Amino acid sequence: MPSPTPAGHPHETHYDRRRLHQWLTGEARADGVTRRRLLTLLVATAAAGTASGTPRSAHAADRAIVKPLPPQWFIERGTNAETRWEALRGTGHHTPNELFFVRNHTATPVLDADDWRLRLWGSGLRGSPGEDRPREFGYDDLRALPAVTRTAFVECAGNGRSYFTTQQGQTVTGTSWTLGAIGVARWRGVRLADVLRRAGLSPDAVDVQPRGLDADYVSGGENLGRVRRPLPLAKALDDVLLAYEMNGEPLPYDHGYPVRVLVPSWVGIASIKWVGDIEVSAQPLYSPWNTTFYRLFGPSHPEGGGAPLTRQATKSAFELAAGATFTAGQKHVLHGRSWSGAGPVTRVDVSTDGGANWRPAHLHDRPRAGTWTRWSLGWRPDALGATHLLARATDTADRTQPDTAVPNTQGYLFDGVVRHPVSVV
Ligand SMILES: Nc1nc2c(c(=O)[nH]1)N[C@H]1C(S)=C(S)[C@@H](COP(=O)(O)O)O[C@H]1N2
Ligand SMILES: [Mo]
Repeated sequence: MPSPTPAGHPHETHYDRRRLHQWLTGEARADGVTRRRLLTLLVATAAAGTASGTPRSAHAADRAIVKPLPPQWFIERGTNAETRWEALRGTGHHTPNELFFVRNHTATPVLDADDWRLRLWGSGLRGSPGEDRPREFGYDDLRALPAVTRTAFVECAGNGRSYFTTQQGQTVTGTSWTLGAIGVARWRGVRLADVLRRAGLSPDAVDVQPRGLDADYVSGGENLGRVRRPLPLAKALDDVLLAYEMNGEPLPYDHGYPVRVLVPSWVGIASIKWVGDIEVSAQPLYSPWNTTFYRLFGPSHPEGGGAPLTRQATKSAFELAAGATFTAGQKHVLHGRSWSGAGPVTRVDVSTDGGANWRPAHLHDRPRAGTWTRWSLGWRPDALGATHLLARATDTADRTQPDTAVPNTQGYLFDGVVRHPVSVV
């Protein structure tokens, strides 16, 4: 039985291009074929992909993102795409796959579930001392294991980063997201714990490090290798999934097809897409993604950086475009969502006058960990002109969004109350 593939089945062009890219990244053998010949082929397949009439999904090699990015839904930011909050108005609790933000360090690889393998290896698996004891699982092997389903957000640690600059005047590095680098989906897959135990987890294991099959990430002229980040064993055994479905469909190419890691409540980088192997280690592991990146640096943080980031901050967003207009004297209903990595959001206060007065919003979801709580509040504006809408969430860990977020050089975990500009006409 063929494995399910997302919309837009890979045809031969994809297959060829994928193979060639695998060769480029050292994953494919090319015995008896010259490098020059393969490079010529690579150029040719890139040209074929741009010919008219080629399905959109054939652009994987020349576009970082495979799915369509209509401008009314997305703000494109380099190899990434941010969801517009106004596009979420009228959608349900779960973000539709077509609207889900994409964060790619390089480009979406178009993989085939039929020849995908997950390899577990390393000193944290049982076997004779010193031996690497690899254990492999195919797509069908995973699908044959007990399945679990859970609703969870994936949010980039840098979501909201631009407000460090626009609200606080601070200079930070990284993608200038507003608040659209988050989505909530219903994920289905197997527990990472089940796979680790089947692979022969040793009592000495301390870290597991999933690694993506996308290309090496080159930053500032330095090749940092493939995207990978260690996860402490305690979290790996707790609630982490190897997900193969997103909102009832096979994972879309851009979101990790055929299988991604899903680490509830934690920074998005932990949820490695297109996972190809997992190192299980009896020693702590390091990668650029838990040393150089995804720690807090700057004057308010420990010398040499804080601990690797884990849980996401508390945030709120209105389902509105920046600069939305409202008619004076009419009753409007403001909608929004709030979330936190520390616990369910149980209270949201909203100000429609730039922060002078606050009213509690009505919650539309039973607050749950790892996902957002939707809310609304009626508003009949009277004063004409520009104003700001503000929302402040509180979670069960008693974290309330502050007026100002503590800065860090890379602009992670912005949790300050965002001032959303609107005008009354
Ligand atoms: N293999 C791989 N996994 C990855 C990434 C990547 O570039 N490559 N980006 C990470 C980051 S920084 C985020 S925020 C999430 C984004 O997931 P999404 O694109 O499905 O929204 O994927 C994470 N997993
Ligand atoms: Mo991210």
